Amino acid sequence: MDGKPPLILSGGGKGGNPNSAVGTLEQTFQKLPINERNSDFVFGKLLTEDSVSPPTSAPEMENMLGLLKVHIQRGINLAVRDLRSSDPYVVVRMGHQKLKTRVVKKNLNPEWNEVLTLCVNDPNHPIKLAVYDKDVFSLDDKMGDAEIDVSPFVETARMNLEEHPSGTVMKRMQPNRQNYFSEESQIMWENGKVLQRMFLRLRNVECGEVELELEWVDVGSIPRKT
Ligand SMILES: [Ca+2]
Repeated sequence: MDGKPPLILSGGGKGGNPNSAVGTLEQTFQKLPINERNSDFVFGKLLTEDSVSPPTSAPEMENMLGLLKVHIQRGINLAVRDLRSSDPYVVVRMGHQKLKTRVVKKNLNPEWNEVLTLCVNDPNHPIKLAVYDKDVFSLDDKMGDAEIDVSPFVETARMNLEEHPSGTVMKRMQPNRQNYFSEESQIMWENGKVLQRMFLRLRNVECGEVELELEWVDVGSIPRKT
């Protein structure tokens, strides 16, 4: 670790503070007006289970293959958990990392449009996603869950795709009993980015889907403090 420049996790955009560490990201995030929270440079709440250690010593930063931006776009026909509606938010876990979106009140078709960024050091760790209904006077109710096997995406992202034209479909994945896709999901090479858009059908719930998009950030392109 010594002598290695630390990663700047929140740098670049508005509010980027080169001295930010993981522990301050949450506060930075909460100070931003809602419409700035979708910026590419803003993380959702980055909550590692062992909390406040600086990014360079967090286990997720060791042997990191790259960053996975999870654009949580919207929920579709989610389950009712209050009288007529719900106050849904999404929790995403991978390994020891846990992030969540804001709560959208009284809405079964919420538009979160938030980017949650995960460090990938083992592509065999799936993303575990769960939707909850925020409650004030009781524990939040479950509104279903899903899992994403990120290994095909990470594998594709680590290939050299530069020679392919923008808009090339690198891989198509059909819904089956193992995965949670509700329709075909494609891994795309688009404008220099590796992307995978998907609709996930939530399980352990009566209804509901979540639309999201994965985006790969190569470890070499992450800005470092100089
Ligand atoms: Ca509620």
